[in-house]
Amino acid sequence: MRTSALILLATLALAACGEPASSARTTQTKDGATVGVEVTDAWCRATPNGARTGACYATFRAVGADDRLVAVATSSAATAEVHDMEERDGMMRMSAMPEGLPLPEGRDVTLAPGATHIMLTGLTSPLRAGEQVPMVMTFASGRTLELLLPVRMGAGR
Ligand SMILES: [Cu+2]
Repeated sequence: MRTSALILLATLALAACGEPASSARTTQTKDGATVGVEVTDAWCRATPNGARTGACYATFRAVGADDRLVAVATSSAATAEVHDMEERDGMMRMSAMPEGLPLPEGRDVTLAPGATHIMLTGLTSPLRAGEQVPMVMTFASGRTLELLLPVRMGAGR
């Protein structure tokens, strides 16, 4: 128990320094009003050898107006989509969100292990800690964001 807690702390400390562009924003100020989407703490979880699927996470905040994450794309996998998790019959199941991920204005929407996530299917190669996953996020407003998501060992589930 104690050892794993120490390893976890070390992993978090490592992840905290020298991160690539895991944050980005589309916000623009026009006539004194700021509108757009901010993405912070974007990352992908390292996968074991042979894994064909992976998951990425981030925190979104729509500024000035509601928005919606409608598409994600990456060259690291055949497909990328936003998945929701829900418990049904005592089992956690995930499902695509055909309408996209709603981003209410001014509220943090956090994707995290065990909850809503960006699912990568058909990985071109395993995601190794220290690598980066390029990703383009498209929002209903027509704005897009390009990010480089650092790959980290995942804590928790
Ligand atoms: Cu999924």
